[in-house]
Amino acid sequence: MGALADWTHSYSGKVRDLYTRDDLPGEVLMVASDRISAFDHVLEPAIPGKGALLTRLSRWWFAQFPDMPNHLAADESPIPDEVADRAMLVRRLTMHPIECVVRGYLTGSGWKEYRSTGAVCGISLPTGLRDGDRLPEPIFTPAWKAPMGEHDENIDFDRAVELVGADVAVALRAASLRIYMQAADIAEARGVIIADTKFEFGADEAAGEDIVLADEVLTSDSSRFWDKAAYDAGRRGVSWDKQGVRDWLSAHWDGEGTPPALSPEIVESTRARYAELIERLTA
Ligand code: PZK
Repeated sequence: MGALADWTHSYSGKVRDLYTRDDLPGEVLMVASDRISAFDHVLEPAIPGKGALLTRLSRWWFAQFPDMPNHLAADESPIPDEVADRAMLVRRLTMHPIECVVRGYLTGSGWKEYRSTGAVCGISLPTGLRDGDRLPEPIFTPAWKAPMGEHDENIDFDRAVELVGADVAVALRAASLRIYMQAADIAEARGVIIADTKFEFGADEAAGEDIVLADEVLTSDSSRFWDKAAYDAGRRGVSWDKQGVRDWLSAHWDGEGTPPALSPEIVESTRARYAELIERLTA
């Protein structure tokens, strides 16, 4: 990616980049790229427009939760024009070192853990659940943020308390469940199931705010979105997240070495699915 004049690159994740500016010490520029990752690999080629679509969706969700403090800077005018549609200028927070995952449905790593132990992150669940089942109520299933390159580790609530303290852990759980339930209601009214999602929070000590919603929220990179009509009709595979890319890769790659380049068809269908999700939710 080209350098941003006046900004210093500070950190890159798989699909996003962080920049800082010396004259804005309290803020960070988060730039979403068009890169897509699956199975811990960044794939080729990029998905045109993905960064802008996911940034639009995050901003829309932030606006749906007026009672939840978020990290968007009060004045975002310093964002450079060249990345304006895929960047957020955010308050520099002290990030809480756990991923705040909420599951309304059982799948992915939660399903795997349940299958082997009957519980997820220390929460016992009814017996006999199947992959994709709705849970009796949404559950908070935190994960420890492993260093880049390592897998995040599901943890129980006691471990979360050890990592962030009891007061913060209790507040993170309450905020996560509250936002998930609000979002799930909004999405369900538009025919979208939010099966699970991951939030990140930080503290703004200077502002006296312990629990500030950060990162990107409720995007296709942080959540599983399923088609409610298909789900209710017993067809559980219809999603607007990265599942289509995962399925394509599983069919075209044995998982060894470098993944193959995505076909033009899967690139276009993935782009179209992201656009369709935003249309469904925000129109
Ligand atoms: C922060 N990340 C994840 C990694 C990205 C993003 N408000 C904040 N203040 C300070 N740090 C962060 C945030 C937020 N959100 C976010 N890591 C730190 C991350 C790589 C690229 F764009």
